[in-house]
Amino acid sequence: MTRFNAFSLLRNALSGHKNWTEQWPDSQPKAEYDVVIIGAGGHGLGAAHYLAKQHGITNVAVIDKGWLGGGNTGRNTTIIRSNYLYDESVRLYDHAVDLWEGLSQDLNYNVMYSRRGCLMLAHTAHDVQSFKRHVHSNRLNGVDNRWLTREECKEFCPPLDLSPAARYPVMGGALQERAGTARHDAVAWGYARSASSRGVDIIQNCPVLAIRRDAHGAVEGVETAKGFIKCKKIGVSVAGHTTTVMETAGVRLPLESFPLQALVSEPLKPVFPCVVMSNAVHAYISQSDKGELVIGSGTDQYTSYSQRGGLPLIEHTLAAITEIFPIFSRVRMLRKWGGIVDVTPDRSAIISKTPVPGLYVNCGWGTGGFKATPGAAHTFAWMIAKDEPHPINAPFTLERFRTGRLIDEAAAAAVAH
Ligand code: FAD
Ligand code: PYC
Repeated sequence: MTRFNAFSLLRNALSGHKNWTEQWPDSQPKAEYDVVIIGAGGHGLGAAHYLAKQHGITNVAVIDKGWLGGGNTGRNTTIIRSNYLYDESVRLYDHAVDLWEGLSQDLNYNVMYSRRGCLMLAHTAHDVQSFKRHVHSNRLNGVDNRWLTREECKEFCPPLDLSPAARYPVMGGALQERAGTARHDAVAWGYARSASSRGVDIIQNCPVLAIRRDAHGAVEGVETAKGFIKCKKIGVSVAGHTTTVMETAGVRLPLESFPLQALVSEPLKPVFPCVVMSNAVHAYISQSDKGELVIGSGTDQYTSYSQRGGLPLIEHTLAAITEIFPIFSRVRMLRKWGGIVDVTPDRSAIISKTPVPGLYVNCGWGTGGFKATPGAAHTFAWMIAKDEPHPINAPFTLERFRTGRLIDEAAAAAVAH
């Protein structure tokens, strides 16, 4: 693998950029692997990277029904933060933020992690109470969340409208400065390149049709569009398609799948310095390095596998955005899309062993799993390698739906679901 550094950049510039080698080969499946990961999103590719790099397990295939990073990893609005309410969640999301900070160096690939701060606006007395509760809880857990007055919100985010006639008055906001964004494709590409360079096969355009179990009920392999692949362990990381894949192994999960939509505007000069979320009105916004405003909405009301989503939701979102930021009222929108998100009853993720020996699942990230990518992948790989949960993901196993020790993050999940 070519290492990216100033010398390789210069060398390739001098040869007209004609000699860069491919980032990873498009592999064909072998007959057998130690581990098969289903789903080449950030979580699946990241798990393969950590399996290879930290656990020395390299006889691994990552299989995707489409192209790598083409699921929610390539469709999300890339907001990264760790201002969740409960101790368990903060440990998980802060672990991810710690890894984000060194990820470009770890992968030798620029994932463009940008620590620009995330401001959550409060529009009602209830918002104020709820966000202040989060601020207090976060500070006890060492998370840098703090309360801003409405004037301080405007100072932090100048395009904000504070006029008295505003449809959604700003009563203050909760700011996490360590929060920010990263380049979603680069996360998938960086993990793929690193895993592949360590011997992992990345197999694209290969739907997994079923998980096959042996006579003792343990994992035997996967039936795919390219034939049967034998393996000792399987990690499932397929976001909105988790229930359909897991059902083939006879495992039912407490999940529902909904479309979630986002859209981008025409490119503008740099005008928006931070990330702003307005949870009460189901809208969030940042500006990409290309200049596009990146805007997202809440989930559709109905379960579906359509990667489109309904028009009323984004109309509602844009109505809200232009009320809060009237300077954007004449900006044209260029593209919109949807992704299928997997939602649990308590709005927290599942990173767990399953009743099937050798079968592990990482799902339930709903509208908020991009921020968790390195942390989820790291703990998932640990669990697959050692056949036991990492201490950070131990509270997020399937056990909690039996014991009732739920981790209710409905308010911190922030995006309506
Ligand atoms: P994915 O990236 O979806 O990868 C799963 C892969 O599994 C896909 O590539 C798919 O093709 C593959 N697959 C499915 N079925 C099969 C099969 N049978 N065989 C083989 N492969 C299969 N989170 C945040 O933290 N911040 C945000 O700002 C944010 N915004 C979002 C905005 C939108 C519009 C959406 C849709 C999501 C958003 N999220 C956000 C959530 C976040 O995108 C996801 O939680 C996260 O990306 C999930 O990553 P993943 O790797 O688990 O799944
Ligand atoms: O979880 O921060 C989040 C988020 C923002 C937009 C979608 N999800």
